[in-house]
Amino acid sequence: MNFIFNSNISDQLKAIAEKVALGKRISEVEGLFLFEKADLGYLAVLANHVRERLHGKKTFFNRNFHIEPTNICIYNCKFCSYVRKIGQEGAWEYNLDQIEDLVHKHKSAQPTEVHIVGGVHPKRDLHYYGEMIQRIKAILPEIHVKGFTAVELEFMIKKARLSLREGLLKLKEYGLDSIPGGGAEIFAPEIRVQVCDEKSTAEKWLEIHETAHSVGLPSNATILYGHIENYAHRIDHIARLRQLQDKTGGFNTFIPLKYRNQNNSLSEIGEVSLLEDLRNFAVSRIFLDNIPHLKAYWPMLGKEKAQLSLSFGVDDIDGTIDDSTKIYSMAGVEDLKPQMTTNQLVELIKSAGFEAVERDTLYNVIKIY
Ligand code: V47
Ligand code: SF4
Repeated sequence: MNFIFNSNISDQLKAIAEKVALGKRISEVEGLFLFEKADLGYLAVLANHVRERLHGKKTFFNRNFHIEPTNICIYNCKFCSYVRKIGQEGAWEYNLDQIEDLVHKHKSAQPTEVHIVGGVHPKRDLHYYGEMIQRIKAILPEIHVKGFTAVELEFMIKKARLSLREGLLKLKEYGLDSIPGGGAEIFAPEIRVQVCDEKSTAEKWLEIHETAHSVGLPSNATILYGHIENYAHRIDHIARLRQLQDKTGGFNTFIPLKYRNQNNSLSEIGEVSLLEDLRNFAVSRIFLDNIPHLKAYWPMLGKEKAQLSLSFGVDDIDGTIDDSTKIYSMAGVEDLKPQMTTNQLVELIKSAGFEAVERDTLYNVIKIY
């Protein structure tokens, strides 16, 4: 990539705006230029243009809950606030009966999706998680299971001595419906090695999602931003996602995850500002012309900031959650018991001037409010 900019900033911004207006793809150099030189108001206009072309005023949410089967993990990512080792204070590992109890607890809220993400437990393999999916579906037969980051998948499939393709097909047979976006962190090797050197490489993460798409498992993608990376690393990350999406078309949603800094080994780093969050959403929306949805994950960002992000390209704010996730409450978010009713989500979207649409995981419309 050549990152030398010519001196006339406004001419360059105009040229990029013309491309965006015509629905043309912008280059990596142009993406970086937007990150570094465009003011936030300009980015908002361009990102909103893309959002409105794709979705009008529609803003999506779903009725979901999370299962975090364990926080015991063989890895030690520097940004992770919730990892524990076997026997360490604060460690948890639910057995399958306890998982069933959790599902029964959430049943009355009529969720359409369960999101399962946790640590990479050294003793659990694909068949354990397969049985977990089956027992969940025995209680909620219609539920969509979006489960396991590529990092968890790599380990559990290897432990079961299967190839990636075989393992993913086996999980599909057990009832897995799609894959969440976690574990991507930041692909650029010089940063990945500093913040999570042990876990799956960028290439493996991409290979797992590519294989998942090829066996009919759609997925999401994330980026963990706002720590030690710079704008060029963020562009490199989303460019790799855009390239894979050109090949497979299997990504539904891109979810930028803001680094939260409490109780982890990178805690001395501050958190980036709201303006930086909005800049990141906007450039992502403009650059990722082939991933249909952009999500602001409200338990991580906060409700009001998620609401504001709707004017910066975001069209999805995840779901009701139902007080079922600890990853972010352990990393320093304000809302320690994240939970919103459908009515609260609808109100949040409508009061920002958008149209609230309840969706299923694959963005089929369930109800327009
Ligand atoms: O990969 C860990 C992140 C991710 C911190 O697909 C942190 O709909 C910020 O997969 N500060 C897992 N982030 C979460 C995940 C996810 C979340 C929301 C929606 C979807 C989806 C998927 O959590 C990890 C890591 O990037 N994370 N620690 C932290 N201190
Ligand atoms: Fe383990 Fe995930 Fe935490 Fe990394 S981010 S230490 S893989 S639980």
